[in-house]
Amino acid sequence: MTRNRANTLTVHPELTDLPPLAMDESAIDADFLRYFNRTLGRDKQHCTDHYLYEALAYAVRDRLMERWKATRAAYEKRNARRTCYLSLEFLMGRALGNAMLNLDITEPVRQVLQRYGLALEELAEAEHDAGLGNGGLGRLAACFLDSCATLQLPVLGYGLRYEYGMFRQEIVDGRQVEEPDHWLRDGHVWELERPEYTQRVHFGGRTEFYRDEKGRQRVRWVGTHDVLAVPYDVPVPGYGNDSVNSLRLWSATSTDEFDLDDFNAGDYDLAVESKYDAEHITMVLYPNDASENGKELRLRQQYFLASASLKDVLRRHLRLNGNDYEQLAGRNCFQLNDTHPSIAVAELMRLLVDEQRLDWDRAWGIVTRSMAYTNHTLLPEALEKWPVYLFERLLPRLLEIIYEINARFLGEVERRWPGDTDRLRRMSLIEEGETPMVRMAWLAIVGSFSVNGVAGLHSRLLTQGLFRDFFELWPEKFNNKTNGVTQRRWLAMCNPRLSRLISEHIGDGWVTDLAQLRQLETLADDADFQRRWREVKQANKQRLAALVRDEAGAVFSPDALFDIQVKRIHEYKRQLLNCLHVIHLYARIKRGDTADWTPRCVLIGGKAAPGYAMAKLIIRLITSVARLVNADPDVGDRLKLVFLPNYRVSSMELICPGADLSEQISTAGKEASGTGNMKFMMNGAITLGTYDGANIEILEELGEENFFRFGLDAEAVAATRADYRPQAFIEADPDLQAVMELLQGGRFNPYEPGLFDPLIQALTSPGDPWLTLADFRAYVDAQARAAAAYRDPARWTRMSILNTARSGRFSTDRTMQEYNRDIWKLEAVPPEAL
Ligand code: T68
Repeated sequence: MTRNRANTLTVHPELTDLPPLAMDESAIDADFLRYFNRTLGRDKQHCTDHYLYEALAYAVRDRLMERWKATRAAYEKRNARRTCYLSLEFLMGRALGNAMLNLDITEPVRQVLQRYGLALEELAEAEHDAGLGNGGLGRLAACFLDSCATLQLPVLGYGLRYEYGMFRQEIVDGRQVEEPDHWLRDGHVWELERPEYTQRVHFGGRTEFYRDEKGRQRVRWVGTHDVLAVPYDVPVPGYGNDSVNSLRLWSATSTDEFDLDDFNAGDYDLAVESKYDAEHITMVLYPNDASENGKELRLRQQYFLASASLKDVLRRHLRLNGNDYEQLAGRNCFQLNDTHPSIAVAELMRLLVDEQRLDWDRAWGIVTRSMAYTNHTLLPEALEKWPVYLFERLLPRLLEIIYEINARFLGEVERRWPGDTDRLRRMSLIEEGETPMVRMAWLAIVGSFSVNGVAGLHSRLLTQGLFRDFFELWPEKFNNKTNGVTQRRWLAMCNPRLSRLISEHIGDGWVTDLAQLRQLETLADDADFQRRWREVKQANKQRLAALVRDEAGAVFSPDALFDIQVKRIHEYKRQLLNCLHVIHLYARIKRGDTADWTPRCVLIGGKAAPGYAMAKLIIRLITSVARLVNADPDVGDRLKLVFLPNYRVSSMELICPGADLSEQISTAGKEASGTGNMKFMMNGAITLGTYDGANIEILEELGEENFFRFGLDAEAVAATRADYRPQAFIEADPDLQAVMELLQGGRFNPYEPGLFDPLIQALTSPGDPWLTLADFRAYVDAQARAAAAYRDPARWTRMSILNTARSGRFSTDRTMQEYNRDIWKLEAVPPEAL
């Protein structure tokens, strides 16, 4: 028995012919009550927030459902060209507030709930974040989908339905503790299982030659252990346009075939074991944000996503276009979100050559006209490589195909640079050595017609460094697409007060055309507008202070400067530098150097990869410094430091509206882009940052006077590294000396001597790649400039308004238009009439 129920019936037309649902209060009310009482079967005694949330979510979902079908129908009817966005991560966060915003029913829903004494915000809190991603890369995918739906572009997300998303972070005795995130436990309202589109994915086995009917030699992959991929679709609503796109998430399950040999041999356990193995594939998201851990299960996940998605596309292609493969590249583009799904290059070759029996060159033409690759990092440790032996065991046929791609590719290199063996060795898809490895980034570049970085500097550094050889061979493939964020979630939804104030003055066109925020510039010095801008910020700071109180048990005074750094914990992002500054402020307070003091609340949040000891130690330092500083009566309200546990999408929705200062302080040349920087800017926080990633473009929009820039740029970083002597920076700077003395003297670890030695060692080592101490002085000075600016409310508010006003370029609407113009070339397709 299989679960494949692909046979479709022709149904009586009236069966699908329903009048559209009304969007007014009474219609929503009726549906809400019906779901609560009848579908969920709840009553007065069992009236938890969760059930109320579910009833409401179903009522909202119904209104998405009809638009979803109308959008699908329009894409089918037009047989529209589309892009499949392949990503191991989609960090969607909560769906309810976003769906209501896009359907424009937030107010009627609020009214309905009020009839029963219920607060919308409280019910919305009952929704679990869909945390199917680590950080920027996964959230970027979610923002892309949002913008594509709003632009009515036929873009389909393909990902994995992890049973467990990003771990929940608890802080116990100052340490990170990871708890599983069983986000599906209470059910998931927003997904629709589609068993009829189940696919079969092969693993293991071996390959053999055979002759087809025409006597041609072919290869088949036999003796495989198969796993079923069952799709679950999640709706992705556009803003006010009746479009709803799809995110298709694959869940792994076993074929219902027991291994008969094992079974007959009486080994029932062994027969059942393969069932468990299958289901493990989509059990858990790997929580590493900046390095590959080389685990076999991760490679299984990658191939599972690539194979199931490509088979799904071929299935649809056969249905709509028959076996006319010339049209495949014309109708489909595959955007690879980093190298994680790049095995798709080889898998599409396998499907076309082995299964559809195209000849190699024709298949390769289709692959290289349909694949495009986005790189997200310059860190060498994040570049994916897989041992050849692992491929041999897990994906033997794919390894053969990679070898063949490589042989032909190296032939091309040899023709272009005859005799340049060094270049051949560098560019080979196979890294030689004791353990030969497959270089996934090289596979992605060779198989794609477009390769892009995610900010101007990053894209330039790629072509000059990491990808230089490939740039010399194919300069036309390389391009930049600066990241963005969706202003629907990251301003309209998360900051209703500021949205209202903005729309009152310039209308609400900015929700779909963020460049319109420029019109706020003329109000930047308007005293009355400034006053109202400050009132909004103040209210948002109160909301954030409540979050800090509830989740960290600390008191933030909304009058202080809210200085915030939230992102994954990583040495290159330099939370340590932030922490050194707090220690410096503490030292100043202790020595009475507090003239013209700006009270400051420092908030740091983010998860450390569970195996990343240094990152975990940085968290311990932050919590240790916080404990001392916050309890010291000499400090009082001058300074607070809080580590916020379990930073996630839904906490950022409260954090960025309440921020004054946005810390973007990575070592220059290391942060590919950053997107948190854009969310803060949009919400009127001012950036204190290095000349790195998209900070550079933010600064270009703002001018130096509206941005606190500091530190070495990428060129200076490279030059400094050659002869770096941290000790010289310490000797030259009494403030840094004082900080290092507190650290080395064990002030923050009185009961655990030596605890922070690894951090001290890293900071003071000439080999420190992050040059933290080299940037210390410039950082402290920039912080002092920020503090002084904050004491001048008119000046600060002007800067804040200009930050929002000039954030238009950082909408993913702009990013998606650029991808579409240069890479995808899709036509916008409105849905069928409802
Ligand atoms: C981030 N990368 C970049 N990676 O660090 C950030 N990596 O500069 C950029 O703005 C963002 O991507 C979007 O382009 C990541 O978030 C990961 O999360 C990751 C996950 C698994 C393996 C490697």
